[in-house]
Amino acid sequence: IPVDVDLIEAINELKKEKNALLMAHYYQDNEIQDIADFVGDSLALAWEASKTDADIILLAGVLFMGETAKILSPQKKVLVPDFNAGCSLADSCPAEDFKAFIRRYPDHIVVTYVNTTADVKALSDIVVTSTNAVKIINSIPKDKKIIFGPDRNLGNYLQSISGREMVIWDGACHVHEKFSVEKIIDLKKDYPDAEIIAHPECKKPVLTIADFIGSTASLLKHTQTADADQFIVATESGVIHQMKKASPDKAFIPAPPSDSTCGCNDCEFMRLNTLRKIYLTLKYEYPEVQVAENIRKEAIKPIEKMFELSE
Ligand code: CIZ
Repeated sequence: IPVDVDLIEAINELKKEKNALLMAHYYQDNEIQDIADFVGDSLALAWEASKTDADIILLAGVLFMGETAKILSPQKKVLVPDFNAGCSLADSCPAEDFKAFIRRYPDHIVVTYVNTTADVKALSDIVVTSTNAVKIINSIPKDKKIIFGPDRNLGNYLQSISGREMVIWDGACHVHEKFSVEKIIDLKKDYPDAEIIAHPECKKPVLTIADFIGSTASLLKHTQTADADQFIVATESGVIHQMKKASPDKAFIPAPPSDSTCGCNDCEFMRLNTLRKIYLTLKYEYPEVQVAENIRKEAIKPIEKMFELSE
């Protein structure tokens, strides 16, 4: 790329020329969120992508999000800026191992969090997000047994909220697992009026001290409606950008992980995406997300079931 290229201008021109839409996850760098046509959680991104008449969807997030968009929009070209942007949680649940796992519980309904590969979705009965998981688990008849995967922290949280016993896959998100309850308690001494808000992928001790628990979209909404004007935020710090934009007079303090000197917790996979890569991806229409049609046909069923149950 010539050094004098204005990347934002060049991206906007390519978007127009190619009838492309740039969708960014809440965990992207601020500058990417700021030029996106839509910012949201993984499911909202895939859903919005499926509703547009764009020919190309460039999904700035991690790979499973691109796959989810492709599952819902097979006729569109779905691009991601970097194939190395995987997801530790999705990768903690390889499809072959999950297949063997669910075979051990043949009479169970298989509920999976949206943070999985297309192959794992294809093995599932219902997909959930952290926004609709409680509602969907509660809608499953009491006499049905449940397998939940891949996040053990979200699974344990759902178990405690719903009172339903579940067989839980032992996976986790490395970003959410790292928050330190001791450091959050220390931070609270400096900000005694701050609410602690946490994502349900965090470990139990963090959730135990949280004033509010919810998905990225629910946390964002909560910060706009709650009386508090300071929040200690225990999820990937990218979402703080939208929190600040929506509530410029409130303060948002990233919860510290146990092993970091930067004071916040960013996902290195999410942060592989850059404006430069977005420009190149749009220009060369590469890398493109592909989902085999036999997998896509199976993977869309539990997503459609989720839409039906969360209405
Ligand atoms: O599914 C998503 O977008 C993630 C990673 C979290 C959330 O709570 O929205």
